[in-house]
Amino acid sequence: MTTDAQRETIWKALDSFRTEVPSWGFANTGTRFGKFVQPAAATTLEEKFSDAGQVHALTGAAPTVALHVLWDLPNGVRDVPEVQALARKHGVAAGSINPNVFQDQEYKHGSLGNPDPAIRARALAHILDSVKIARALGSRDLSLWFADGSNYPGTQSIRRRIGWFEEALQEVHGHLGSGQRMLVEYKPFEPAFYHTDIADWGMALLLARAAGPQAVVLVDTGHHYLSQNIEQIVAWLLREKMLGGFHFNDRRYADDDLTLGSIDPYQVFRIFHEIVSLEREASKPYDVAYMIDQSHNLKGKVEAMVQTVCTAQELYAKAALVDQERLARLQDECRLVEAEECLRGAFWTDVRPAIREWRRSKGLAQDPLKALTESGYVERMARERGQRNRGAIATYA
Ligand code: PSV
Ligand code: MN
Repeated sequence: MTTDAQRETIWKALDSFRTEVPSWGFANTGTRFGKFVQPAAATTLEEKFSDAGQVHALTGAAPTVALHVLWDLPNGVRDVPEVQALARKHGVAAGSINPNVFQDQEYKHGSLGNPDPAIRARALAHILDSVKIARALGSRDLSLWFADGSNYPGTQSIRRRIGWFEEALQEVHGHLGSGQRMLVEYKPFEPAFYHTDIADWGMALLLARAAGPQAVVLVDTGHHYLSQNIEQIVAWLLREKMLGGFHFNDRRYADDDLTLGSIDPYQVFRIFHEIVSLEREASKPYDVAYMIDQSHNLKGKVEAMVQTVCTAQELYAKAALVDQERLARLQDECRLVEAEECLRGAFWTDVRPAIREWRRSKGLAQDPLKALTESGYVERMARERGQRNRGAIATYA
């Protein structure tokens, strides 16, 4: 049970909490071993917007959808009017724009880090097109992830590639509109297994700094070595005013793309706690883009996305409950067990009844997952999209 004061804190936290969903989280995905096609999965951009619209209608907390340029806008800026029409129709706006410089054959040895200047130029041109798309859609964030790297020692010059990245990111930065941001994502390995050009937060931070003042770092929670202290990275990035956003997901081993909080909800809570504690200290919200980056291979996609948004709300609400002043006092006095219990107490508080009430007050379903089941949306989509998806199974088999 929560007290009235806690309930008020939770409601206030939820009023401001928003998270973006990824268009690719609604499409059929798999592992390198195979793809299990789902009858209700989205294949067209309209279907992805429709699914994202459902998630937002049910949760009230996911008003934007991240777009991956080659997957969603294959004709580049010419697809912008269609995106705008779909956004109007389904009640969700276009969010971050993700260029794709990893899937084409040319990028076998890298994109901006490729030793071939013509391929670097090609990747740069695609990213600049993506900036144009973002500007036309009114999207603030250009979200950059590079698969660049190498598989064997000595096969590439790590140092020269840093220079090529720096040069290109500076050029991209020069094309950003005044309100736009460039998010630089890092990942320690996969697909490259010896060196990845932007492997950790330090490399992302230095490249973002070199690019210009509108460049910041994106933390994908799945992109760390096992047992790495992610909230410490978050604390440093906050201090340096370089935390731009998150790609949320959970993992057990590597970049597993599991549902947020399914393996380690305490980790996500601790990340939120770092942000909330800074916000309380500064008495103003910290501008960070919360985004989900998950592709569910086995779980139903819309169901898993609703579950994720609800989990994010719960963990954010718990972090809002930490008594920051008391915690700071206990820390200063090195009252270790009490300090830890102060943090843990918030984590273990059942915020769900207060969240249900908040939802009711907003005219939302108290239990979004149950409401999704009762709406019959997924079954309807399975009927409408099933034949096409079954065709995909046939093609795949
Ligand atoms: C790469 O693993 C990543 O996290 C990047 O953010 C990509 O844009 C996304 O997944 C989809 O492949
Ligand atoms: Mn990511």
